[in-house]
Parts: sequence; C-alpha cells; structure tokens
Amino acid sequence: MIKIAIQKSGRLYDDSVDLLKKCGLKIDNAKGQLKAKIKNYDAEVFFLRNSDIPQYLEDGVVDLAIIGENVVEEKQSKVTNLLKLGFSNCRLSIATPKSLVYDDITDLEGCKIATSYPNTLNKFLKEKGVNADLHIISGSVEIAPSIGLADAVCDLVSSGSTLFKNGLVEQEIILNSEAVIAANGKSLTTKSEQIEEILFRVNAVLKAEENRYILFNIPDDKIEVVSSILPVLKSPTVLPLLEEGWSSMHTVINQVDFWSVISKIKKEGAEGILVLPIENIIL
Ligand code: PRT
Repeated sequence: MIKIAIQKSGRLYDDSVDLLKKCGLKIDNAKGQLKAKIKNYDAEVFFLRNSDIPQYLEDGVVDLAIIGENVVEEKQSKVTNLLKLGFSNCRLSIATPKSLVYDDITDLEGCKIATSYPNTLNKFLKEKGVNADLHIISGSVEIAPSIGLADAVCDLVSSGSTLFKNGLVEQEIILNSEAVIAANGKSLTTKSEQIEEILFRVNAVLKAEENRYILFNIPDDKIEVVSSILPVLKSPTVLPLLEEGWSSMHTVINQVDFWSVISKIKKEGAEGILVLPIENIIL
C-alpha cells in the first residue's frame, strides 16, 4: 500500500486531484475527508494542510506527496523532491514600498521585514551578509508596511497584483517554486517499485500535456520537405488519401514548437490541419 498526501483545500488541491485522476487513480472521496482509498490501485490519499505535509512525509506517515517546493524549503524537510509538476508556479520575493529608495540588498540592513517564510529569508540574508529584523506573521503579509509593522515584506508572488495593489515593488527573488512530487527517503527504498510506477504514470501525463497530436493533408511531393520541418518523436505516419497525389501525415509535436511548425507546414501546402490533445505518452 502506498500513501500519497495532497493539500486538502487551497491552490494545490484541484491540480493535484486532476493529476492523480489522469494517472488512472480513482479517488473514492468526498471533499472534507481526511483520507480516501484509491479504488483501482493499492494506495490511499491523505488530504492534509500543505504546510503540515513535510512533517507527515518526513515521519513516514505518507510515502509520497504533492507539495509546493517553497514549503519543503521553508520547513527544511529531509524529503526528496522527485519531479517538478509544472503547476502552482510562484516565487518568494522581497518587496519594498514604492516610496523607499532601493538600489540593492544592502539597503535592507537594519530593516524590519514581515514574512511567513523566516527560514528561507534568513538563509538568503545570511548569504548576502545582511542583518535585518524579521517580523513573522502568518497571513496578509503585504499590508505590513502600510500599517507601520515593517519596512519591507517577503512573500509569495505569482501575478504580482497583490504587491501592486499594496504599493509594493518586487526587489529580490529568493526562490522560484512550483508543485513537486516529494518522497520519504525510507519509502524510496522500501516501496521503490510502487513509487516508480506512480512516477512512470505522472511522467506520461506530463509528457502528453506538453505535446499535441496533429494530422493534416499534404501533396505527395511535399512529404519529404514537411518531414524535415516536423520535430517528431520518431518519424511521421504517412497514409495515402483516396485522392491521388495526396497523403495524410500524423505526428506529435511539442507545444513550444507548435505555432512556428504550423506556419511552416502551411507554407509548404498542408491543408485541413487538425490538432488534438493527448492523454498519455508512453515512450
Ligand atoms: O493552509 P495550507 O497549509 O494548506 O496552505 P497554504 O496557506 O500554503 O495554501 P495556499 O493554498 O494559499 O497555497 C498553497 C501553495 O500554492 C503555496 O505553498 C505555493 O506553493 C503555491 N502558490 C502559488 C501560492 C501562490 N501561487 C500565491 N500567489 N501561494 C500563495 N500565493 C499568495 C501569496 O501569499 C500572496 O498573498 O497569493 C498572493 C499573491 O498572488 P499574486 O497573484 O497577487 O501575486
């Protein structure tokens, strides 16, 4: 039995459940439960607070967890980050009021900084040789300067709109973070097969999300030149159409290359281009 922790509610919840479902794991739960069985796999899912997950993982109560990298770093957890998942991206940054003159990090010497991330901030300031007074608060960090509680803040930023609304300017990025799968060290040995199986499925889902299946019609005399444009997994599938002199080409392309590839193959005479999402890619 493998035990997997995910956040019980909050920013990571929907994407975590969605990922497990795409991995073919049927979660038998209603929101609000502490744990649920996976109906079609020998596993259990624990619904926990994101900030508590590192401890459960470290203590071996759970084997695997989907968690924000920032929390693993802040809790200085002895867990192993196995895979970045590409969601809940954010950064931990220091921001100062617009009115404050800021040239570099030394301007924070002797300042009061409000944060919920004292360990990560302390480590950063120590590396930079800056002494500051940390004011630890658990929420609404961004209002601290306007109510006279601090000279600067250190908080998570994603769009930047919270900082903007509070008249703050992002000055230093301390850490870039996204959701990761992390594991308990002992479980990596005792449950290596089950963990590998979960990682194999997650990798297949992530790979599929990065790629699109495309098919289009192409004059036969353009097959070679179009093949050289396509960044294919192996080699494109080419099937003859009923209309003589035309074929249908099928392949998988990465989203990053997508628009440049489409415009190039269109120029070469591709018609009726269909683009489809992929559920899994097993290489
Ligand atoms: O209660 P629990 O311990 O479960 O969770 P939590 O308080 O950590 O929960 P939650 O759901 O707020 O965040 C979960 C995780 O989402 C965080 O640990 C990060 O890994 C990730 N994440 C991604 C974020 C953000 N983006 C984010 N923008 N977490 C918080 N924020 C907050 C930030 O603190 C600030 O208040 O959003 C505000 C800034 O957002 P922007 O878009 O205005 O810049």
